[in-house]
Amino acid sequence: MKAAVITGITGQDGAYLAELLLEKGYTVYGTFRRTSSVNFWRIEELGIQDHPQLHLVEHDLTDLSSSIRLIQNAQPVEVYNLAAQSFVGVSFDQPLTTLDITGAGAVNLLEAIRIVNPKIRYYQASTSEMFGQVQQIPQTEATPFYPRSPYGVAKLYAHWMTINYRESYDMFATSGILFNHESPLRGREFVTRKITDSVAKIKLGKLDTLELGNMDAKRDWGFAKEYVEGMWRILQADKPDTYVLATNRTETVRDFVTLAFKAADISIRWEGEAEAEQAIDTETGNVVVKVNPKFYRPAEVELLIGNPLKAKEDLGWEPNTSLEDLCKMMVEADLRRNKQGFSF
Ligand code: NDP
Ligand code: GDR
Repeated sequence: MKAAVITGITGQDGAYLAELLLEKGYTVYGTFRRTSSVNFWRIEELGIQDHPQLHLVEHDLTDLSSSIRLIQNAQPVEVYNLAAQSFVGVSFDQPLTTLDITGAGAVNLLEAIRIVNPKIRYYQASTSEMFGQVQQIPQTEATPFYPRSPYGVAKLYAHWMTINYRESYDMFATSGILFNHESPLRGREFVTRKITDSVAKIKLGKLDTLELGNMDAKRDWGFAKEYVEGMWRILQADKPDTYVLATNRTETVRDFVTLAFKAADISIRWEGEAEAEQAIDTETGNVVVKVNPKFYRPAEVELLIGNPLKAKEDLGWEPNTSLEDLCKMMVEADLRRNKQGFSF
């Protein structure tokens, strides 16, 4: 039976990927880091926490010895490195922690693989944040990088080190440049889930106003469950390579807010500009969205849109869920959770 390691199983993608690999018959070693109260709510929501082929392993990505032990014990054929300090906003306040985990952490794993068994296939979770300031649209594997956050810079280091291990040691080291992907399992600090959870709370009378930062930022948002399938396909390819996974559609944060209220059957109108911009509930006249500059970033990525043509041609991968359906799925999940009195 094939074994795979997934770092970051407590995160959105780790949970969906574990579900997928278990369905495919893998034995999965999913890593989590030691905290005072570990949170397995995502794998619990997917109902896989007690799966006999799932092994939860404590692992710290910043500790090389921990990575070596992980690879020695699991003896995987595939390693998916999904663990990271993944929140762009926080990376401006914690640039060195972000470098240690998100940048150097990947090299710890690559080294562990090189030492234990260089035949193991490796997937690196690279990101559209590496494109940063717009150089070209839509963005492809050939677009020059210009990261705009400590997170983007750390990910770019890990990305190039992955390519360097591929070229230097003939390792099957791959990289997926994934554009934003969301789901009901998305963390609540990220903008889509913050919006859908808040809209659900407003609908249920538990919150008056949602506060956001830059509403003009444009993102290419896809459905996470489809993107983890793409990760798996990248590791099944004939040769190691780099692939963009995206939808080739971009919308503003404001557009996503409008979609979310629509999904909750609340009609809104927008008023004002920049810091004075707000959304009003047309029925009650209440201000349901306003801008709070504390959510602005020191440097912003204004526009992301990716062309996944290479993944379609080489891997047969393409996204199928529209942004409207994705947003509705997230709002419905948050309405259900908030009605039940919990919301992670
Ligand atoms: P999440 O933030 O949901 O999950 C990140 C995971 O990393 C969590 O399991 C977290 O553990 C773990 N982690 C954080 N720090 C450490 C550490 N020091 N040691 C070990 N584990 C750690 O991210 P996603 O699931 O959304 O993303 C998965 C990967 O893909 C990340 O690398 C992200 O940067 C990248 N990515 C994501 C995109 C997206 O749109 N979702 C797009 C492109 C790339 P804990 O639960 O304890 O915090
Ligand atoms: P991003 O996602 O930075 O693209 O990184 P996020 O959802 O945090 O921000 C998207 C855009 O929304 C704007 N924004 C806000 N963002 C947050 N979080 N909270 C707010 O209140 C808010 N208001 C406006 C942001 O400024 C930004 O422009 C995500 C992460 O998953 C990364 O790990 C991943 O690599 C990239 O996607 C691709």
